[in-house]
Order: sequence, then C-alpha cells, then structure tokens
Amino acid sequence: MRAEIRLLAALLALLCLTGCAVRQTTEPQEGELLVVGFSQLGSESSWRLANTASMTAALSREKGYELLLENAKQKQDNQLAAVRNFILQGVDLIVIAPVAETGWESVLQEAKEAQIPVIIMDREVAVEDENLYLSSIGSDFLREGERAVEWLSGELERRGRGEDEIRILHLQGTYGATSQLMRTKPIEDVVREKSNWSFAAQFPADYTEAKGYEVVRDYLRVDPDIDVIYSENDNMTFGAMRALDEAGLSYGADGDVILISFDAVRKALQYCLEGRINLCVECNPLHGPRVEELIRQYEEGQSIPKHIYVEELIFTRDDLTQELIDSREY
Ligand code: GZL
Repeated sequence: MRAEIRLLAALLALLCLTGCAVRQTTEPQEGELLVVGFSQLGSESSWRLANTASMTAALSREKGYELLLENAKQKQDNQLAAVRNFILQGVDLIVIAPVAETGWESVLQEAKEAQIPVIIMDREVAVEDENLYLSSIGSDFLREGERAVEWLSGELERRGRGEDEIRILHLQGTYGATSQLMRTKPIEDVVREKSNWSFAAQFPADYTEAKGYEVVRDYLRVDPDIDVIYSENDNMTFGAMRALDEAGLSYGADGDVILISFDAVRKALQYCLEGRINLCVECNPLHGPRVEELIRQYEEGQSIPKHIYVEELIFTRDDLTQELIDSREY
C-alpha cells in the first residue's frame, strides 16, 4: 500500500511541476443551464441554415444554455405545437423565428400566462399587444426592397433604358412572411408609379431553389420576353439561373436580363463577382450573438429595446473582391 501511495504522490507532483493540473470542468452543471426553446421555421434556404448555425453556436452549453431546437419544416402548425411544448416543459425563455406574421396571438398569450419571455427573431409577428413578446430582432426588409428598387432604376438609366418598357418577373418568398411582404411592397409601389414598368408575372416560390427553378422554367416557355428578375432570396435566384441557362437567355452584368437577389450568401456574392447576378441585397442571418446578448441583458434586469434592426449592405460586381467574399461568415 505504501508503494502505491508513494507512486500516486509522485504522479501528482509531476502533474503540478508540468502545469498539467487536472482540468476543472468549466461546464455549468445541469441545474445552472438556462433552458431556451427555439422554434426555427425550417431549413429551406442557405440563409436559414446559417441562421440556425449562428443560434446553436451562441446558445451553447459552454455559455450556460440548454438549447431545445425544433425545426417546423415551414409549417406554422408545427411552430405552434413546438412553442406549446416548450411552455409545458417550463423552459426559461422561448425564441421564435416565425414563418408568417399572423396567427401568434393565442400562443404568445399562453407563454405570457406561463411567465415565459419570448424573443421574436428574423421575421415579425403581427399582434395588437407588443407586450406579448420581449423584443424582436431582424432586418429592415422594407429598406432592403427600397434599396433594390432604387438601384434598379439607376441601372436602367445607366443602360440607356430609363424610358423603355420594362417587364419584371417577380419571385416572391413565403406568403405572409415579413421578408416577403416588405420586399414586395417597394417593387409593387414603383410598378404602380412608373407607367413603363410592369410585372410580366409574380409567383410565390417559397424561398427554395427547386420552386424558383420550376416557376421560371415554366414561365419562360410561354414568355421569354422579360427584362428583370426580382427574386426575394438567393436560393430562388439559383433556380432561376438554371432556368435562364436552359432557355438560352443571357443575364447579369453583361447580359440582357437583370438579376436582383436578396440575402447575399457567399455563393450569390460569388456569382455577383462573376457578373451573373447584378445586385445582391444583404440580409444578415447571424442573429445568434445578438439574441444571446438580449437574453443576458434580460437576465441582468436591463431594459430591452422592443425592436432591433441589423445594419445591411447591397453589393454589385464593383463592390466585391474574392478576398471579401472568402472572409464572409455565411
Ligand atoms: C429573411 C428570411 C428569409 C430569407 C430567406 O430574414 O426570413 O427566409 O431571405 C429565408 O432565404 O428562407
């Protein structure tokens, strides 16, 4: 027995000398974790995947959180069920990325009655009483659309087409989503104002590449005479590009059809640098750190702003370098 004790003492001495003290786990213990129920609307786009990754990285166990992530597959019923399940579990806080603006009154009332604070992230909810949620954090989608339309008007002037008849194929996101409603408003307003601008067609394509491809492919078969594609996210744009290629139509900085796309994910910026997309309108998905900051402010009893909008840019080929694109986080 004495020999074992001597050996153990020697081992401990060696550890201390080499500084390899036994690592104390810094992970918070089970009871200390803040349990956050996160109802994510889906995984329909590159933007959404980056948004989910940002949230899971920010609300990690190492930082003191237990994140319960539920993917609703773009169905609001699934989100409502997930939030009610979080309430039943008695989570500490709920985060919702709402698929559409309406239909949230009851479940937010239930969360309030359960005294569980709710943060709305990305899109907005349309409720009478804004006290039903702690804060909403996302993009100024209306400004995104306004900047796209301002740029398009300037681009047509630059092409000497300011007075031409302009036919716009409009790919819309999920109907009723704040990002759809607010990106649609500026282009519809300007089509009403400008007598020489018109919609060739407007199609919902649910923010997916597959749907974007289908609707553009089918439309171009009956009417290839379009001047602009105004696409409310990059994945629909990628589908539209495939359809344009198949139809043999030129597009982009040096092409006939002007391509405008929202999100500015890395792949879209690469196409923009290559001259295949004319304008990328940034929509930043990296809300994880901002949500985590909000939660900490709330936990510390600080006052919380009701609405937080993130700063965003627009990009043309002239604004981009390969170095900038490679440095982007999504
Ligand atoms: C915008 C977000 C939209 C993106 C799409 O904040 O809600 O949903 O533009 C995503 O890519 O699917």
